Amino acid sequence: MSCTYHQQTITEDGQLLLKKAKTDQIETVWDRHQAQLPQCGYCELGLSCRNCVMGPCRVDPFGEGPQQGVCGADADIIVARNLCRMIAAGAASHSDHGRDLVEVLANVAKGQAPGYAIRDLEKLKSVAAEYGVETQGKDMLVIAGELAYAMQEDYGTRITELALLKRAPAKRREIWKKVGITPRGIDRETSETMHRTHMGVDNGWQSLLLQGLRNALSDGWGGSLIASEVSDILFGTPSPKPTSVNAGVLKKNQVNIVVHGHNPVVSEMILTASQSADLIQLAQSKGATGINLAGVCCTGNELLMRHGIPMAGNHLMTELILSTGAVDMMLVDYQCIMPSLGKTASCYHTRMISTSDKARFPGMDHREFHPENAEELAKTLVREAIENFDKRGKVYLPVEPVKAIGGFSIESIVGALGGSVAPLLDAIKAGKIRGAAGIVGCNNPKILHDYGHVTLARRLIENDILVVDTGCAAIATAKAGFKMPDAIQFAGPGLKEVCGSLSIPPVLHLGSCVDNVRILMLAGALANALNADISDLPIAGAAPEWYSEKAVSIGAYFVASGVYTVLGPMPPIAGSLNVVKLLTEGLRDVVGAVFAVEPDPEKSAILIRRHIEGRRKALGLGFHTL
Ligand code: SF4
Ligand code: MSK
Repeated sequence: MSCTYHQQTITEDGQLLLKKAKTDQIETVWDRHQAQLPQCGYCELGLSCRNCVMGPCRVDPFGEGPQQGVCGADADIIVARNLCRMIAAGAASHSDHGRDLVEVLANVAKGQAPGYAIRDLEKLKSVAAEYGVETQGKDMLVIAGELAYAMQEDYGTRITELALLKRAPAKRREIWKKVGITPRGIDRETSETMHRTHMGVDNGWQSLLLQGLRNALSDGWGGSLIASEVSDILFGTPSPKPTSVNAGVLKKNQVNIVVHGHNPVVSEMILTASQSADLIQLAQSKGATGINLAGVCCTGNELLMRHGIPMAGNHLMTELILSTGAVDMMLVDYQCIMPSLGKTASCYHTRMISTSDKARFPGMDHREFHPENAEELAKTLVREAIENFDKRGKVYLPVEPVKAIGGFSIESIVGALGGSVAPLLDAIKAGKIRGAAGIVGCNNPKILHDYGHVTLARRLIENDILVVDTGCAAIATAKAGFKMPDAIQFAGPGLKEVCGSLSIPPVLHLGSCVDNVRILMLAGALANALNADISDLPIAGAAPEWYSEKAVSIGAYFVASGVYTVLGPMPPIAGSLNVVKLLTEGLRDVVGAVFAVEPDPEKSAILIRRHIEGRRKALGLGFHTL
């Protein structure tokens, strides 16, 4: 590969481990990306279609070759269909994750999930009330069972709109109704998108894209929201806790177990097992000083948020973490787990375990977790990880971990503000905080690793814009040191004053990918307090390094909820100017927000600042001219 390590990642651990991987002849995601170049131009523009076997088809962007597929679909139809299918896949992934949690909740209610429990009774009751479940004088497990049933109804078709839409500001719900994109059943919207994008169904690119937005809303105000809320009910609502990040969180002298994926159903059980006295004793009897549990990607974020469990890395670091030779076992559930990991691990002593009935990977032992067996299986697997400790070869841990604070749920933010969002609004009105931005999403080998997240966050906080982040973005900014209270040194004077008085960092970790809904809820609460719509607020979203279909769904539900959203990598839509124009301009008149695409985070920071100042001006607040 021609580029050097600093052209691949800005992180010190990443650069050193890339060098180590090269020495060990480990192939990485960057090597495979290089091998794919040049990538298919038709696909990059969204102009290829394989929705049926009269195709595959492609439309020539230069107007010289075919302008229609075999069925007659033109560029607008093909691009819109492809984008909608990305949204459907993303929404399905989040929502199915939510369904798994609801099933655990239902099993807890039936007493068939040993080791799981209701950890946030208050939230159980408040969410149950939102679903119309009577809670007064009722046993906790009865409420849990009835809530699980009501949530399962949200997935189906017997309702006209999702229960938790009531949380959205009235003005926003009115817009959805007027445009006809109020999401009905969670599964229904994904199913309808797949139907509409079948050959010979919906061939209106505008109506297709509106269905895409409705599908995304079924994720943001449905599946992801259920996933986030039920995780809080089962495992506790996060509150600020110290943690640490980067490859240095792995320990030379301890049994290192790494969890990877998204659903806390497995990782929470592994955590409990890794803390049991008999297993710690067993580890010590094997010469280790203890058991060290760490995370990567979002299942790691779930543990970090609730327990301060350290994070070894984000998406592009997952192979490199294995190349430390220090991981005794990695357990994966689903989403964002590269199928290459089994091969990488085979070069070291690492045991790789897949745990979900719906996710298999080459080179991994499949040990399926279900609510009934999770507690026991977790103990067995931690024991097996301990047995693997003395099989380690040489270990390479070249960096010290960076300290961070995680665990900012809406409840804990409101708590820190004294019980309401009013002080935050006052700070925004006074111009001490100009606005807020959510930085979300992944890493992508097309973008210098972590550069997009870190640069954008730095530019925003130095301009007094509060940053909240999730997913792999949140780990990037933590590694850069932005998640400690002393990071206010990087903030503008107003943000520095506000965060300093609350002893919070200027970049707040709000959780995993499904926890992007926490950002929505914060935006909704601010809009409600102002009696305004979300689109009126001086806020924005950004996904500077996104790669996944889930990120497309997140971006679409942000925009459909009224949040101006800047993407780093271009989605595959440039083959249709109509689609590009609708998403970047036309939606302003439809849902009050649009997408922008800007790969350079320095420039996207300017776009976001300009948008925020524009909203401040419209609200009659003090504004800067940019
Ligand atoms: Fe080609 Fe139309 Fe079939 Fe797509 S749906 S593969 S454009 S014939
Ligand atoms: S893990 S979806 S790479 S944020 Fe949620 Fe990271 Fe993106 Fe996966």
